[in-house]
Amino acid sequence: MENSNNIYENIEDTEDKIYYSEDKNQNKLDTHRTRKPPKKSSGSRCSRLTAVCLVLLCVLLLTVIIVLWVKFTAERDQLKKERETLLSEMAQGWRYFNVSIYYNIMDKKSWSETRQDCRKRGADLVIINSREEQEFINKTFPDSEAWIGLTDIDIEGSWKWLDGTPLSTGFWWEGEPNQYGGNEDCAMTGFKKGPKIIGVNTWNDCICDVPQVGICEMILY
Ligand code: 2F8
Ligand code: CA
Repeated sequence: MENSNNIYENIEDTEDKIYYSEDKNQNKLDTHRTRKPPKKSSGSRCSRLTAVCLVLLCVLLLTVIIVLWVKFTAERDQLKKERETLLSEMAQGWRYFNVSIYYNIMDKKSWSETRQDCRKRGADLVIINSREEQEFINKTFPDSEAWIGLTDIDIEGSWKWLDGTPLSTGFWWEGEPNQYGGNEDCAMTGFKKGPKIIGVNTWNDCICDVPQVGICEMILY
């Protein structure tokens, strides 16, 4: 019995020694660790990240401001140029309506030749898209009949504007177009050799070779 007690005491002694030895090793490890430089706190890492983000944001904002400024300057210069062109064209007899300017070619020529004169000026014979535009044309150029950019030269009776669009609303003088004499394929406005009081309907179809003045249109936008 006494022997068995001794055995137990020996076992406990041995365990105590093992635990003591582990504690010593742990202490050594801990001592070793405390010699390393102290770790940075998460707060300082966060503030450094915030600073980097702020710098990046500033660079981005500066880039956006520079790009916008360059764009703005280019657009402002373009507008200045357009304004100067417009003013000089107005002084030369061009008239402004909506988004176009209009010019009355005063030399009397055939429909094709008048068209060429318009194109030389960077324009074309006028295309009339609305009643307001027709009223503007009648009011602004009231003195004579004038070629407009409308023809049925390809298919008789199928009137088309120079941009290829078919005529939807026409402002024909009463009884026109009548293909008078069988060869009237070009349209004019300002036709007033009739019994009626002049209103908005002043178009007539006419022989394309007849010399007439013409109205050019330059679309600005
Ligand atoms: O000059 C051509 C022109 O002649 C007449 O008007 C003056 C015709 N009008 C009538 O016949 C009613 C136009 O249709 C014709 O284009
Ligand atoms: Ca006619």
